Amino acid sequence: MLDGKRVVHVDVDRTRLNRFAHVTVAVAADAASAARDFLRLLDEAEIAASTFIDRATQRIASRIADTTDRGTDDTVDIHTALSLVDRIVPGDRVVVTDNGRFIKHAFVALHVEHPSRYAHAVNFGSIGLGMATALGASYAAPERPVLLACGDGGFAEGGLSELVTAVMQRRNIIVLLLNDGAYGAEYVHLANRGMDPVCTTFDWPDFGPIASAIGAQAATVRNTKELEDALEKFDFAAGPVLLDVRIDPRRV
Ligand SMILES: Cc1ncc(C[n+]2csc(CCOP(=O)(O)OP(=O)(O)O)c2C)c(N)n1
Repeated sequence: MLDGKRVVHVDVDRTRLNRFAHVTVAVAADAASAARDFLRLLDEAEIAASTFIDRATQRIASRIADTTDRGTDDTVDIHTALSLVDRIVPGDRVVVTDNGRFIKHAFVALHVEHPSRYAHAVNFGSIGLGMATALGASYAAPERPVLLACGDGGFAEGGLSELVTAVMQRRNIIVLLLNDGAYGAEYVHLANRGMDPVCTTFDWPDFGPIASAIGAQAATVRNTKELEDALEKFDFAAGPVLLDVRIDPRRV
């Protein structure tokens, strides 16, 4: 990552400077005051801001603008699923995301009324922490529903056991399970290299009926109509909900 780059490493701990990579400039300082000084010096030198942020914003905007529905009779389009859920789940919610390729879509599609109502469960890069984080968020803000966006891989790693807790503790947690039957993040790497992605796919047990059996409200949806019907039927103020949305891994 750093090859051929000029790197400025700012760190409060000077023993870490130059430890992991040889950097161009090492600055022993805290990030906030170093950033303020950088800005002041750039301003003094009359160096205008680059267009880096504009380009990034444009890229994201063009992704949001692409609203082509790639759903089929038995799979739901991921954007359609996210935007319907965004619209119908009560707006005073807290949003939590697990990790997986779906987050690129979830991050731009799911809204909160204030940044403090978003709980990031991806700091560690691990999948499978979303449901536990959603439980924590639900205790931190018991008056609000918590909307968790989760992949099937992440949900299988701990989500189901924590759903039991959510049922027993009557937490208002809405699990949006974006179920492409695969470790989608890996699926796409193999598929893009022309390799057979079958080893990244799973024939999971049916999560919807399992969630119903343990006492959650649950539905499995395979097309937009089923999704709309399910969203209408749920009582978001009456304990946990599991919405198992079937997605074609090739259409994400
Ligand atoms: C504990 C853990 N195991 C494996 C990984 C590697 N990994 C990152 S994303 C991912 C796939 C997650 O699949 P899923 O939850 O279904 O979401 P999708 O990528 O399909 O959207 C995996 C296995 C990880 N980050 N953490």
